[in-house]
Amino acid sequence: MSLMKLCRFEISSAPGMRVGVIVNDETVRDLTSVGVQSIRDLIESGDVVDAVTRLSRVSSAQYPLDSLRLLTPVESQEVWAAGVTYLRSKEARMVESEFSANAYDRVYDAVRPEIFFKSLPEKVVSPRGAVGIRKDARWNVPEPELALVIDSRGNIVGFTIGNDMSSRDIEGENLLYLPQAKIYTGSCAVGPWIVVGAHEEDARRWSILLEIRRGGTTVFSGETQVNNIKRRFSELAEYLFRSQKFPNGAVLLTGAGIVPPDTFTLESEDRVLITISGIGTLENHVAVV
Ligand code: DO4
Ligand code: MG
Repeated sequence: MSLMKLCRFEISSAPGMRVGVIVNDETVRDLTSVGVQSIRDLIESGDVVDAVTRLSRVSSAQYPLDSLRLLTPVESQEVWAAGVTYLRSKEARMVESEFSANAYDRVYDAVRPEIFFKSLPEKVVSPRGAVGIRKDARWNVPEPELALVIDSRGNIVGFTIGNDMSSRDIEGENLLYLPQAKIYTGSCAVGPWIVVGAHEEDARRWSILLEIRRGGTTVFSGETQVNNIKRRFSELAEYLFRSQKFPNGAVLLTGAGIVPPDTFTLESEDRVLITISGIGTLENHVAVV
């Protein structure tokens, strides 16, 4: 298995977004210097690992990873999200809302998964950017999720990390408020890069860690395994692409399996670190929006 990490980045010496491949976790080989204008073009090539291998052989421009600014790898894809795919998510939401408990219980076992729209590509927050908590919400949490990168034909071609920021009091008040609990400024971060060359069996061996830091202290940490996701990834992708076309492909978050205790809510300036063992760490700080 040949894993590769594709990123989008900016450098201070030249304007504009660039596409690169990360080598040995410390150097970024610049694929824009050999004509690559978008990650989409690589993903749509049919064999992304082969395309990147050929291009990186001819690219001589490279930069230390810690010298550049990473941008979210989501450039033109809509971001969607699956919900209640972990038992932990179902249990937490049934506690959060007597009103909606039956719906969560049913969807966990139903044939059709819960899938909802999460973000336009231009609204996605980059690594180290500010994720939002709503000023009219009292109970806010990050949702650390494995994200599937899907091409326009519906094939899963890569994996990244998503943060499905959520207002649990608004969600718990009434299921019909879900779009307000889930979609607002800064509610979706994706990054830090896309891992290609891995398959569902590989990803199912990965672990997910969530750490929330306040000042110098860790105020919450939790862990789960990707393999706790109840549904196959292909099943989630198939439902998303059923009766809908995505000419630029799509990114699909696969649900949250780590839920902080009910007494916990995020605060402005908190730092949220989501680590998936086969990918890396997506870090953001929190701002009230
Ligand atoms: O309907 C509630 C949202 C579920 C969700 O986002 C999750 O389980 O991750
Ligand atoms: Mg979620």
